Amino acid sequence: MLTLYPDIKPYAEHRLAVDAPHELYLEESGNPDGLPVIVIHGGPGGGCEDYYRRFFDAERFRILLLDQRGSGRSTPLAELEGNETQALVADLERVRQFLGIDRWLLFGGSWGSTLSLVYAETYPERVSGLILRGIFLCRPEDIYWFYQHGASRVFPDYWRDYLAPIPIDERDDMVAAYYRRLTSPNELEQIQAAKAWSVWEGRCATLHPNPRVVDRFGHPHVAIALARIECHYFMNRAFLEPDQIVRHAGKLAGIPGVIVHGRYDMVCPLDNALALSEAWPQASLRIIRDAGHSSSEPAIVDALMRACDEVADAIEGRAD
Ligand code: STX
Repeated sequence: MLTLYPDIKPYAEHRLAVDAPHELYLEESGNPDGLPVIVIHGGPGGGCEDYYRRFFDAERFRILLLDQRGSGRSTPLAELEGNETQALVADLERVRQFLGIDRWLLFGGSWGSTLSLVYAETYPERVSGLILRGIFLCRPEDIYWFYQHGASRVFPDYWRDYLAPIPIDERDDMVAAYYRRLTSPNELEQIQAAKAWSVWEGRCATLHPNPRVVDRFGHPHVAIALARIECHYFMNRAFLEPDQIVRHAGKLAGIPGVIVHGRYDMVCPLDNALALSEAWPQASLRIIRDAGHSSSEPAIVDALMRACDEVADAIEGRAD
């Protein structure tokens, strides 16, 4: 099994002022003359982690990490104003033009797969390849599964802690109940709700319990951005038309693609990947038999690293 490349540092960091009040953090690492690949992080609101650089051969790739609006090192943290899917797609185009890149690879997991797909369906001529993990089509049934009923039956113990901040008479619509608290003027109420929301996701993200992942999701900086931005998107059906991604999948036909999905993904169940694969048959679907949702799952790391080199070989016209 392949394991992550050694840790590397960025050779350039940028702050891009997009629509006020948003300013985005962008960094470059690896080889400035390499194949450009941009990491599209999850959530929305999750921000990038340093280990995201380590999926890529630093001699082969120009590795780009971007914190989306309100996320990670972008400011203002957890800001909802002007934060919607179409704006994130437009930001990617601004970043591409700022860096002088003609076509790039998109590497995205979970919400990062959602945003990568929406971008690729909008600007297919700008995408040289797609490496996607833990597919999240963001359909109403996908949001219902994780935040209302479904995953609740697999993790009933963790579910209790997710229910706890919400009074019984509001539990028939958990996303709306959380939204009221996550946008409350009472900051104590906000952070308590944010931690419960975010920790629920962290606990369900890995096949085996992983305290490092749960700690990160419970960190106030991560929790407030992840919970507020996710909840805002899910209150608005992720700013997508019904079944938008699958209906527009014809646009992906000429793009080399790999879909990596853990069989025991409890955040984004495997039927997301199957539906995408049926609509985009040219992509190679890899069901990982012993993995959950997180990009840190060992068998997922292995599959993603192989996929990066395969797609790069295809782009560079190498047969083997
Ligand atoms: N959210 C799924 C998602 O995009 C429902 C996601 N899951 N975990 C993450 O994102 C981070 C690890 C990036 C926080």
